[in-house]
Amino acid sequence: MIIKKYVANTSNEALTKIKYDLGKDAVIISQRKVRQQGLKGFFLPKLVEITVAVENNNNFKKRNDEANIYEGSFSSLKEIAKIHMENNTLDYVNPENNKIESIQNKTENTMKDKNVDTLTIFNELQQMKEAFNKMNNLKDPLEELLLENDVSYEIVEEIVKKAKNTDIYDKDYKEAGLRVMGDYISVNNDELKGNVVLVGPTGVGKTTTIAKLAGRMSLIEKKKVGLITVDTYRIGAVEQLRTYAEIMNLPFAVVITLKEMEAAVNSMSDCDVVLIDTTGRSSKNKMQISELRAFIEKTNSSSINLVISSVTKNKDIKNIIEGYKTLNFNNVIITKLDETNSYGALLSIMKYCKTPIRFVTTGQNVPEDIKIPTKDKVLKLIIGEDNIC
Ligand SMILES: Nc1nc2c(ncn2[C@@H]2O[C@H](COP(=O)(O)OP(=O)(O)OP(=O)(O)O)[C@@H](O)[C@H]2O)c(=O)[nH]1
Ligand SMILES: [Mg+2]
Repeated sequence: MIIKKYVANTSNEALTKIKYDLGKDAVIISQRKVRQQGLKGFFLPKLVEITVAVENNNNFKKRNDEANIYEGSFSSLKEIAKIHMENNTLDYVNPENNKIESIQNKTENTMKDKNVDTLTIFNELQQMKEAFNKMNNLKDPLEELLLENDVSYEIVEEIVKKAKNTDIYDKDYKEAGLRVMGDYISVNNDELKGNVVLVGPTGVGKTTTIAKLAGRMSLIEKKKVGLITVDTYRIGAVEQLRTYAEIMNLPFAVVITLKEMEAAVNSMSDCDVVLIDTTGRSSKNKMQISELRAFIEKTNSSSINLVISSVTKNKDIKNIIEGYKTLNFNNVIITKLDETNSYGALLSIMKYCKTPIRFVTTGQNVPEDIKIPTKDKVLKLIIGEDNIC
């Protein structure tokens, strides 16, 4: 969240600057009249101070950088504008106002005083026009599309750069973008079998996803399903899965030690699928992650699934994934697609995981709200052309 104060002669002037710097999402927190600093402040009209807040926004930094490029240019124009501001005449730039003429006179005088000729002003206006055109051209349509859909700025830059290198970019920027993004996305729709482990941060939906999978496979596909839950420290956490196991009448084991894990896995060796739930761990806690790793090794699983929510902040996605890399997960399950309308996070997840999507989940209903999406569907979600729910 960025909080900024803008001081200007009028609210309009401040709002124009705010809109330019921060875009339309800036929220006004307060507005008040303030005196200019120093003794002369008592004799001059009061200024308007507006405080705004805006979600941390990459555009802001970029726009600021762009603006800085032009800082220092247009000195004559700035000089004239400054003098008008000091005299409080800029407020009167209104065709219905008689003061237009006085502004023209003042401008001419200023030009004379400052020794500025018309050609200099003309050249500066010309430069200004070019600068504005350049700034507008910087808004690449693919960049805008991806940013609108909450793809992180870092990834947007990467995709746009690659897309521009394709031969179809000029004809069809969207298609070029989709081709590039297609390399980041893969889906695993192999049959689920053997020991399947789910790991991931707290509350992302691991247990609910296991219940959905168990329900589908046992009730619909008529497979023999076993459930194991690792519960090393959170009292009560096992009850959720135990309840599902009882409803579906499935073999169920709670393991606390590594030995118990070995025994539980062996006892369910006749099952088609054994779904192994774990309690949420913070990816920052290396101790917890290495403890989890020891349990996973005892399962001999070749299907380790990182469960991550689609509403995870872009900034956190990379860190979470890095934190779980030591578990050697080989698939990702993306949950809570129903809780958002912009799916840029999917691209971040795919970029940093570098593993295929196994499932996506789209709600709290067990067992319905789970799907295997097609690659095309994932791409359409990312560019905002589809809504999975
Ligand atoms: N909207 C929505 N909610 C979901 C989805 N999947 C799970 N939930 C909800 O998210 C909450 C947490 O789900 P759990 O399955 O307990 O999450 P967990 O990862 O097992 O959590 P821990 O065991 O604490 O690590 C519950 O209220 C679920 O109903 C989903 O796809 N969409
Ligand atoms: Mg759980």
